[in-house]
Order: sequence, then C-alpha cells, then structure tokens
Amino acid sequence: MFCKGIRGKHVLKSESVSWVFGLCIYKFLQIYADDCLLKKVFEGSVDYLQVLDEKGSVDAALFPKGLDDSKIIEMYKFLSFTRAVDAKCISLQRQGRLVTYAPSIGQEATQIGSAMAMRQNDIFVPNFRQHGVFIVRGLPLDKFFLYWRGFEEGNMIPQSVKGLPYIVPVATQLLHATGIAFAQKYENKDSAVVSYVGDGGTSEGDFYEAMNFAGVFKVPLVMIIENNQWAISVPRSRQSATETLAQKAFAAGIKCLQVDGNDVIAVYKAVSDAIADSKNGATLIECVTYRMSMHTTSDDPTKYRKDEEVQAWAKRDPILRVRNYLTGKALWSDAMEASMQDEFKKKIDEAVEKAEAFKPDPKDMFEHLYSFMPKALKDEYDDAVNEKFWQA
Ligand SMILES: Cc1ncc(C[n+]2csc(CCOP(=O)(O)OP(=O)(O)O)c2C)c(N)n1
Ligand SMILES: [Mg+2]
Repeated sequence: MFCKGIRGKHVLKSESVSWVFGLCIYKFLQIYADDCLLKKVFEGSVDYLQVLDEKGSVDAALFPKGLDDSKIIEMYKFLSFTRAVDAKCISLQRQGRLVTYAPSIGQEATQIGSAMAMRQNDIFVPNFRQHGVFIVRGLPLDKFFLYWRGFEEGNMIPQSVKGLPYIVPVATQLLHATGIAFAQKYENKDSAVVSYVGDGGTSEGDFYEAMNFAGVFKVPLVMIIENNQWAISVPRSRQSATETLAQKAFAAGIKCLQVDGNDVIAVYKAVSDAIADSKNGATLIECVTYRMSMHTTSDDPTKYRKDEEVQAWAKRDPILRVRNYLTGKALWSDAMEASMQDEFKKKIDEAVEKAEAFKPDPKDMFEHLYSFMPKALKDEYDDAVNEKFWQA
C-alpha cells in the first residue's frame, strides 16, 4: 500500500489512492442511503380463529362467553337439519321434482354459526347457497321447496325472517347489503347487516365496490366470504394470488379475520364480535370451508377435482366434530340421534307435500311488469285466465 518516495518519505501508491477514494464514496453513499430509506406506511396481518377442532375438543381460552351446552345442542340440530334438507333436495331433483339445486353440504357451520350469532333485528343478505341461514331465521320450509321447484312465490320472504331473497348474479348482493347497512346507520337503527359471498365472488368488481363504500362510510356490515375452495370448476388457487381472501379488506380499510368455517363455535364467535363492533364499521370474515358436494345438480365435480381432496376435507366435517363434542360430554346418544332424524323426516315430508300441492295463479305472470297492460299482453292475459286455454 505504502512505498518510499524520492525523499525517503512514505507515500500512498496510486492504486491505493483509488481504493481509499472508493471506500469514501461507498461510506458517503451508505450514509446518504440510510437517510433516504423508504418508510413503512402500512403493515398488516390476518388472525385465524378456531375454537372447536376436528376431534371435538375446544380451546377454553377462546370459547365464547355465554355460549352454553343447550345452545350447542341447538346448533347441532340446525346443522343436521340443514344437511337433511340438502339430501332431500338432491333426491327430489334426481326424481324431476325440483328444477335445480345448489347444495350446501360441508358448509353448514359457516351458515348456522353466523345465523345464530345474528340478533333479531339484524338483516341478512344471501346469495344462492345460504339454506342454513334461511332455516335458522325461520323461513317456512314449504316456501323453500317451492322456490327450488322453480316458483318465485317461494322467494317472497316473510318480513319476520329479516332477509333478502336468494339471488344468483354473483356478488351483486353485496351492493344491496352495503346500501341497507348504510340505511341502518343513517336512520340510527340498532341493527347490522350480514351478507355472504363465495370465494369466486371476491374476484368481482361488486365485491371491491361494496367493501370500499362500507369502509368509507363505516357502515354496520359483516361480510362473510364462504370460501368453499371452488367456484364451479375454478379452484381457490386460480381465484386470487393473495395468501388469504380476508386480507382484501386492507384495500378498503375495514377489519378482517380468517376463521375455520367448519367450526360452528368459531364462526359464531367471530360473527357475534363483528356484530357487536359494527357501530364502528364493517368487518370482512373469511370462513375457510369446503363444498363437499356438486356446485349445483347440473354439475359433475368428478370431472375436475380429485377424490383424495374430498376425503381429506371429510375428516374436518363440521357436524361430526360437534357430535364428538356433545357425546364426549354425555349430552348426545344414538337414541337421541335416531329420534331427531325421524322428526326431521316428518317435517321435511310435510313441507314437500305442501310445496307440491301449490297451484300457481297464471295472472301472476302478467301483473308485475307494467302499471297498465299493453294490448298484446292483455290478449295473452285473457287467454291465461281462461280455464279452457289450459285444458286445450
Ligand atoms: C355475475 C355472474 N357471473 C357468472 C355467474 C355464473 N355462476 C354462478 S355460480 C358461479 C360460481 C360462484 O362461485 P363462488 O362465488 O365461489 O360461490 P359458490 O358457488 O362456490 O358458493 C358462477 C360463475 C353468475 N351467476 N353471475
Ligand atoms: Mg366457492
């Protein structure tokens, strides 16, 4: 590095000069860079909630206060009834007695847990698969069968149910839900809105628009993503590159949580907490569940998913784990199960009979579109109300 100069003094060699110069520049840049480091302006994480595991054991620290065994038995009955109704609908459709049907088998905990968390004044806004929610909220069962037989009369939801009708256009219901939630706040009402969307629905513009509005106006909304891993034949992995669907809430500035959607107690707790906090704004809850059956009765899932996947999820069945919990505490027996199933069968058969006896009024096809009837329509109407027309 050093060498002897002409007068015998030690001087720096020229290559050493450039080395030291380089070091100075590096140090200078380091100090400058430290000064200019990007500041973190946002950081987020998503919590995951499970209370009741696959074996039926509960996490006592997370167990919701005030949830007693009688309520868990009630949950178990609703879970089982929803599955019995689903099984009946598939069977009826295969016999040509229902038009089409979208089963909820495997997703019952998400629906029953959330519906039981709602207070009487809360309003729910479904898509096309929330049968368990309608059941908990008291939709007369014959109306349910009527709708799935293809009669819109079945989709006229009684006021007491406090829910909107089934709706098929994916994610459009979220805009209605946000608007209704805004109205609750505007009118200073003590009620929240609970709405549902599938994993596929979270890719729709309506989903983001609804969340954005909910965030800005801090509306009392609980938006539940029923992530059943499939949107017809499109898997969750092709739906979004995000690790969770819950984190989409960050973009709208609303709270979020991911929940074991096959754990009715966790869903109940998450939705109860979100409703209790809804005066402070909306929450997005992703319930991780699985569609054990077909998308609808027109679909054949064996064409696009592996049986091993279905079998793995069967071990996480939402009903089985509640039954394990109850039998573990000697609160349920085979005899109780058998008498419950008999009771279900009777109830379901009566409702099917009533729905099948329904005679539509042909006038209904004409009466809801115009305030006055144009001539061409009036001619058709006259034919339709004429008994002989139908006999011909
Ligand atoms: C706007 C719109 N696009 C497409 C469809 C056809 N469609 C009906 S259900 C469905 C998949 C929905 O998947 P997801 O949101 O995950 O709900 P899931 O059926 O799994 O409950 C599609 C594409 C539709 N009904 N509406
Ligand atoms: Mg889905």
